[in-house]
Amino acid sequence: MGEHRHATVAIIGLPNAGKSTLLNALLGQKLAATSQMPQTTRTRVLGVVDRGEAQLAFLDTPGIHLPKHALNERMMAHVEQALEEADLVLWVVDANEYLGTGEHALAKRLRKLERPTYLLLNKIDLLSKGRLLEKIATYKDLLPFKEVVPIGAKMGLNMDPLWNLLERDATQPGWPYDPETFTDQTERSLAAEFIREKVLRKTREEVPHGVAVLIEQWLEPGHEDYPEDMAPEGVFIAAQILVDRDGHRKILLGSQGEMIKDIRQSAQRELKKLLQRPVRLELFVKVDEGWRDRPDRLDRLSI
Ligand SMILES: Nc1nc2c(ncn2[C@@H]2O[C@H](COP(=O)(O)OP(=O)(O)O)[C@@H](O)[C@H]2O)c(=O)[nH]1
Ligand SMILES: [Mg+2]
Repeated sequence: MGEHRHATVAIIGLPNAGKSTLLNALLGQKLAATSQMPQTTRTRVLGVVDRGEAQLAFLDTPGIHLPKHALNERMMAHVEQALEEADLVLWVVDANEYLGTGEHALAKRLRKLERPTYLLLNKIDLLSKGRLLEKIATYKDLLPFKEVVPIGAKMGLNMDPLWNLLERDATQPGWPYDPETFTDQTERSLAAEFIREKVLRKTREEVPHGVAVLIEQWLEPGHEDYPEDMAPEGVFIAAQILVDRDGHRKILLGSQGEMIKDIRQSAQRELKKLLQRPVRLELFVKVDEGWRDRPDRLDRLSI
């Protein structure tokens, strides 16, 4: 019998590199919202996996970008905090993109941090082998990386070699989380994230950056307001979608409410899977100008 060991692992990188997709792949279950929109992830998301003697606590983080609102400043504070907590850093890059100033800035930060860092070249499904080798050569001198691993997070490509390295490098004594712990997110906050993901996936351009989701009601069976015509073991959820301006509200509603109906249906489907019980979801769109710069709002949204 070996000894229990662990590592806290920060997943960092530029927006859209595939950090949240990687977290979900490592967990074998969806925990983090993902989309083609940069800045999908706004807070730190913890996902815990136990493998043999090793417990890996992964911290998904927002992509590194320049703060434009109080919201973005808080997002970057989450990145810094995850880096400080980490025993090991996974730097995810989109191998199909070019190395630019963002990467150089991040390399500089990581050099100062001096934590063991893996370079994960993601989206290898989009590259030829020759181009991948070129990319490895371009990136590998940015930092003295502990490991360089090409992966395909979306399809789960090369996850076994990555796991072997992670298990090897989980060297801190003990397990900080009990074996049942999978995340520190509540069902409510996961529900809000999954609703926001649907908004991101179905709307375009600047709408998504100005959207937040607040769970207003969460009714379990037995509650006096629990709908009589609902399955007896379900959950009734009412959520508010905050938008920055009235134009965005109109886009979200769509003509004759088609858009919001579509968002509601696909979010409800996802929530059923997440909660493993019948779900009825109601959505309300509310204009709340400037919420991204209001600390009280950000507090209420737990960002
Ligand atoms: N082709 C391809 N797309 C990927 C892969 N991993 C992630 N993506 C896509 O890249 C986009 C950004 O992913 P996401 O995980 O939200 O990135 P994050 O901003 O770094 O968290 C999404 O559209 C993903 O589906 C991959 O291995 N291959
Ligand atoms: Mg993300």
